[in-house]
Amino acid sequence: MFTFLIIIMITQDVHGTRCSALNGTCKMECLPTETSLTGHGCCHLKKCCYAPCESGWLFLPGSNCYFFSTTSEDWETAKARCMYLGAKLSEPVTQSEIDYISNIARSRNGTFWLGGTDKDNEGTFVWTSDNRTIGLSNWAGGEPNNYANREDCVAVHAKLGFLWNDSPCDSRSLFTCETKPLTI
Ligand SMILES: *[C@@H]1O[C@H](CO)[C@@H](O)[C@H](O)[C@H]1NC(C)=O
Ligand SMILES: *[C@@H]1O[C@H](CO)[C@@H](O)[C@H](O)[C@H]1NC(C)=O
Ligand SMILES: *[C@@H]1O[C@H](CO)[C@@H](O)[C@H](O)[C@H]1NC(C)=O
Ligand SMILES: [Ca+2]
Ligand SMILES: [Ca+2]
Repeated sequence: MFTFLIIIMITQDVHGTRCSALNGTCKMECLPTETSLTGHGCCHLKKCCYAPCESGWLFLPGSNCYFFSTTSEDWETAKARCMYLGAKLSEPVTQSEIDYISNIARSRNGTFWLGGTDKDNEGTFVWTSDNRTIGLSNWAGGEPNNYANREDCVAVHAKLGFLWNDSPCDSRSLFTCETKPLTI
């Protein structure tokens, strides 16, 4: 019984209920400026805990924080909206990131813009944040097809099994942004 209580106390001491709920990381001592953290973090027994992502963003452990919009925009506007949020259109490069985004698109039954495009060099798809060539991909069958010679922007497409399509950049879709998680 005594041991049991100690274990509970240690668990509580290290993380605290609120801190565990944030899925964040904790450090042992609060700086004086950190004693009244709210929202994004909290203090528990003088230990500072931080959520890895801003409120409203989803955390994929080992990867990124992800935002999924509820409004539709053309691709350039979506890119600007992500930049305004201090982020970029999502650029999933691992299978787990690709699957994570597809699964959320499926759960929301929506088509979401990604950060991929071939607008500068037809047929060569790059991630727009730094022009690196898209390696691992998740194209739907027959895609990318540059349909009607006007499809240059990559979306996770609801009508194509939440696989990737090259779509017209001026069409309006939901969009997903990514940013690095907070680390301390
Ligand atoms: C923390 O992780 C749990 C289990 O993975 C998840 O259900 C919960 O939504 C997460 N909380 C936040 C704030 O991300
Ligand atoms: C998904 O959305 C489409 C229209 O965009 C609709 O026709 C379809 O019924 C929806 N599917 C589900 C499972 O809600
Ligand atoms: C990517 O390449 C295009 C065309 O060469 C150029 O206009 C653009 O500035 C480049 N973007 C980045 C982030 O380097
Ligand atoms: Ca194209
Ligand atoms: Ca297409």
